[in-house]
Amino acid sequence: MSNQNVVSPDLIRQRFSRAMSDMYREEVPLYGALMELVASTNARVLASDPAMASQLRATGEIQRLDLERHGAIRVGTAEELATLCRLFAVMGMEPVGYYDLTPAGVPVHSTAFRAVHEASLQVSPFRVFTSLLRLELIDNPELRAFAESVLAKRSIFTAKALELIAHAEHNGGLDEQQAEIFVEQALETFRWHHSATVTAAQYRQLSAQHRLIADVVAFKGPHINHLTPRTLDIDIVQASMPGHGITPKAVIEGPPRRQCPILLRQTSFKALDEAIAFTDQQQATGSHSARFGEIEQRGAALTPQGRALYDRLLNAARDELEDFPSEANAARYDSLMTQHFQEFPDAYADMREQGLAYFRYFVSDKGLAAERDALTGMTLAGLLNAGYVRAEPLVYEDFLPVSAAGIFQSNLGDAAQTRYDAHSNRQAFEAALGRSTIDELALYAQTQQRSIDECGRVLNLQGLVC
Ligand code: OOG
Ligand code: NI
Repeated sequence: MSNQNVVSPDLIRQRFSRAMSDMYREEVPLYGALMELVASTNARVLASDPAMASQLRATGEIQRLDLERHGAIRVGTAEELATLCRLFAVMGMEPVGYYDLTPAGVPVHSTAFRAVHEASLQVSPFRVFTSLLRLELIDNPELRAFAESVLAKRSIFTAKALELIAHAEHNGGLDEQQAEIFVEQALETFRWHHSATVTAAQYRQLSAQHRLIADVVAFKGPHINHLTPRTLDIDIVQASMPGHGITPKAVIEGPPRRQCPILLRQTSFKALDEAIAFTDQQQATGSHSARFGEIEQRGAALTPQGRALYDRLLNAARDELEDFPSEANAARYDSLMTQHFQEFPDAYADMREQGLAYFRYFVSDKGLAAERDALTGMTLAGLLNAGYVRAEPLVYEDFLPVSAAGIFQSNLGDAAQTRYDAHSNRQAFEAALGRSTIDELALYAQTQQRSIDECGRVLNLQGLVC
């Protein structure tokens, strides 16, 4: 196959993201209602906030907003995770970040598959939060052996998908027709199945150990459990949900509401109870809740210092609450968060000067018109102050472990508040994955530096640094 016939992995990802959205809309009708609510809220916010609209135009985010989704799946074995990693690679998605969820009582560790370069993210920011069950945390040895044997029997990829993954690896990609078949076949891995792989009694046993274990082990594959659109104002969507027949969780995860949004705010609504048939039943008389809805609002990516400040303030608010945030303490949690986060500067200029967030730099019209000689010797700060260069925050493309734990918990129910003494085990995760995970902070730093280099190129200034 000659290289010019290869379809760009970014375009395969864009198509796959659309196909996934269509499948999920058919499977979960509430998803359609949520998408409409988010689209109308975004349109309203853009119309009423010209500053935000112009910022999103400058960064190009406005073009990707309607496409933007993240999904989540959970797998049971190292082999499943490693093959998923290869499947996502065909679509230009790499494992970014390591999230340990065991401190919050969820027996998994995770990564997010996503595109890593800003140009690729612009074509499709589709991401998949992917968790690997930590079977070693099942304390009953018989149940653990049983779970392992059930998982060993299943095959979550179609033969054709496996063939096309290998083909892409050996030939540097897929041609048009192969890409089309790949999207169709890859989708099968994430489909919901109404029939379980275990008996009703076995399901109850797995579920009694942890509902998440039943969700992974008792099914034919890693069904996509939510697909999340990005909103520009999560508080408006949260408040309008009940009017649309959707009940959100009690608290919004992540930072409190601010003028200048940072990181990620998320809310979800309860999982659906769905009919399933166990292997000892003719009809679907059992039920399982796996799929739920979620929305998110994304803000500025933080530097290591910014992230340390965020973590400190979040922990301080949670320590003072002395409990998991819930329906009962939601108002107090909100006010504690607002109170503690007073300490986090809420103007982009301050965040930039204090090195708390990452930015993308652009040459302004004034900069383009300026005499190049007049700029000689200027620093980035000088160019910014003089208006030759503008800075816009880089959007946070990743996830937050405390928030993710809150999302898991709200969908697993309170019964799932198990305590694990396990240690975070990135090495074991990466051994299962078959490669290392990418440090997300390095990616933001690279994108920021590339934008500075580009300003230097346009303005004919060498060696500009942040
Ligand atoms: C994943 C939950 C985490 C998020 O957005 O933080 C998540 C899961 O329930 O499998 O999706
Ligand atoms: Ni999510």
